[in-house]
Amino acid sequence: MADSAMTLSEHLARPQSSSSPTHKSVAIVIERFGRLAVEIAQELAHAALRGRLGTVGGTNFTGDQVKKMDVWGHEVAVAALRETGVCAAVVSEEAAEPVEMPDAVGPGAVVVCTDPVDGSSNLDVNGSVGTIFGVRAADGKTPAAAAALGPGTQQLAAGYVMYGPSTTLVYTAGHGTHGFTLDRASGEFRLTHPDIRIPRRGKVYGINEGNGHTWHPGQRAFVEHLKAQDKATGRPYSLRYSGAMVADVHRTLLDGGLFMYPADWSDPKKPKAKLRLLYEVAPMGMVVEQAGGRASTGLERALDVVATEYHQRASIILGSPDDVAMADEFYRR
Ligand code: FDP
Repeated sequence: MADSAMTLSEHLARPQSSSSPTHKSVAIVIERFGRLAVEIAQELAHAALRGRLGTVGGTNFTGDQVKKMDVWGHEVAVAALRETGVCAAVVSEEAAEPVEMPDAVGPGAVVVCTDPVDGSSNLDVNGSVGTIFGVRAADGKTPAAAAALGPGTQQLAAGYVMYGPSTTLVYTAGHGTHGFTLDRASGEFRLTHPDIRIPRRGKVYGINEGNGHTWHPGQRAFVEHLKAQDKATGRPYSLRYSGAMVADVHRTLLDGGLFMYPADWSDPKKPKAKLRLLYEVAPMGMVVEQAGGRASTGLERALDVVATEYHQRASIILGSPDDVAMADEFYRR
């Protein structure tokens, strides 16, 4: 990487970006996520030394075990977004109710949905985790967070940070998907992956196959198809699954193939998904679509799913466009 590579702040200030108040706010929020990521990366690197691993004891409002880093991540993310002065509300995985920020009003105000520390089961084993965010325009209503409800197509921007061997920030504001790597010496994110284009087809699928018995029949048949041997069509695909959505989506974005978290169809009248629509499925759907990929629930485009609740869940099949199209076909059979 050349030291001269564009920084995240320079990229966000490019002349081709719109100069409307809302777009300025989007740039402020993404830039703030960059600075927040430096702080989170530092804390993750020292979590075992600072007694920040493990659970706080107890579960959150949706029944998940809460890790100390989840709580810390939520607090620093909310404080950082409040500080921007342009964020009117935050929907965060760790708070049952959105956090309203009434000081941020005006034509450029935005609402941010975020999972500050995603993939937290990887925390205690020094595995990769991430931060995910989606940004929407605040529509001036009260409560401001209500602007987060609606389809994912309403997102102005989305992105994630992956805390792995290096810290990588990937974002889209609707003009392609761009990746930056943290230069730890200067604390700057520099452009290392401009205009990412996902391969049309891949050779890898990522899914928690232990849940196979609960899947929709189309999902089961599709995974069996990927595992069947057929040289002509490049099968079998290889399985890779890290257990952290950010790491699995990042690999899929760069190398192609699929990341899938389908719903549990044990009761076909009430399929139960795991991942959250507002701060996992919709942001990642936008990032992948902007890189030329596709994101589906198996039954519809993921970005068309309308959020009616802040912590709504949705299934996801995302990745290379030809691979996702093939998955959709299996669901239709
Ligand atoms: P986690 O439960 O560890 O926080 O929704 C969160 C998530 O991780 C995703 O990051 C990940 O893709 C998925 O859940 C992993 O779920 P499984 O452990 O059920 O495979």
